[in-house]
Amino acid sequence: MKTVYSPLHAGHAGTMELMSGAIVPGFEKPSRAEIVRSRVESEKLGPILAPELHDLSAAKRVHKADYIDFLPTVYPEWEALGRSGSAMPYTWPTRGLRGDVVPDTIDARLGYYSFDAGAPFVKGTWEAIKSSYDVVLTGAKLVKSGEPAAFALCRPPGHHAGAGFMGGYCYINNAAVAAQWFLDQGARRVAILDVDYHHGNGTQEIFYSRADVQVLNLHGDPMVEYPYFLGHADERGEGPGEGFNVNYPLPFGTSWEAWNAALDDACVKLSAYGPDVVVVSLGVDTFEKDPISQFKLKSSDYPKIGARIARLNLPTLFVMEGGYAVDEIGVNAVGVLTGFEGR
Ligand code: SS9
Ligand code: ZN
Repeated sequence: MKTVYSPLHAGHAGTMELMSGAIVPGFEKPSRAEIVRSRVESEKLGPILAPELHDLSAAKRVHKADYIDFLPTVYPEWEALGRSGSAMPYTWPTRGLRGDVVPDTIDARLGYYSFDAGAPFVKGTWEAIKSSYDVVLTGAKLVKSGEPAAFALCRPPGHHAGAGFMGGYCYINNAAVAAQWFLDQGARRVAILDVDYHHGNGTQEIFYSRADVQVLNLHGDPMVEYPYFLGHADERGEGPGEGFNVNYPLPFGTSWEAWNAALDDACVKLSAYGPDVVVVSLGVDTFEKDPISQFKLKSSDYPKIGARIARLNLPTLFVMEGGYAVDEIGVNAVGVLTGFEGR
């Protein structure tokens, strides 16, 4: 299959994050995408294409316009105040504070448009976000044009970003953008299968009251795992979306047998839904050696994931999400893709 990749992701570098009370280098770093790209080459998965450039209208189909317009302004405003380093929020409009007024100052706007401090900005961050968006739309177009599958090698990832907020390394929800784009191009129904270790809270929020996008999520139980405040099994969608959101929270230590049982159940529900196209939020942070995750999948399990998805027999867009065991991220992510292709 074809891969879409942009080198502009690499400008989103040198970020840091708060972990267990310490400031540490960001786990979501440029080498992740570079190692996946070189594995695509060494495995001869197929050609690697540069993205076509897009305006932001497709982003505004799933995100609030004011949020999307805010993103390119962050770092210029930060620098105008004489600051450098990472632009990050430290105050949020949680319960008991007003969430209906957008403040003027950059520190407050960062908090207004986020749910955590996990989506920092450096000088090249907006260009990376935009390139990731261009990558996913270019991948979607390949699938729409008749390719059985394509791989959008997105970085930064997207599934934690909601309609009006960033967080968890995510800014624009690339998978949601692609799903909506397929609908706008004439698809009747789209399924999003999120196999990243973390619950795709942004994707769930965006489509929660809709019947035209089925969202299925396998992830660490939010009672004990990030993003904590969404992802329980009783979240099934609301209104017209009732029944079209499916969560599989799984315990720490989950290995292939239990994880695969959940995947199979999700695939059965997906097939019953009868979508025209599948968008896979492809995180490989389910890996046993992932530094921030608690599942126990092995490298030999990833081709089996791809093979199960192939059995859906539907046009499929793979969208890169998480995976932080950098040494193995290429083997694992591309393992899913070669497994999908039956090799
Ligand atoms: C503290 C842990 C927060 C956020 C993980 C986001 C994963 C995106 N630094 N971890 S796939
Ligand atoms: Zn993740």
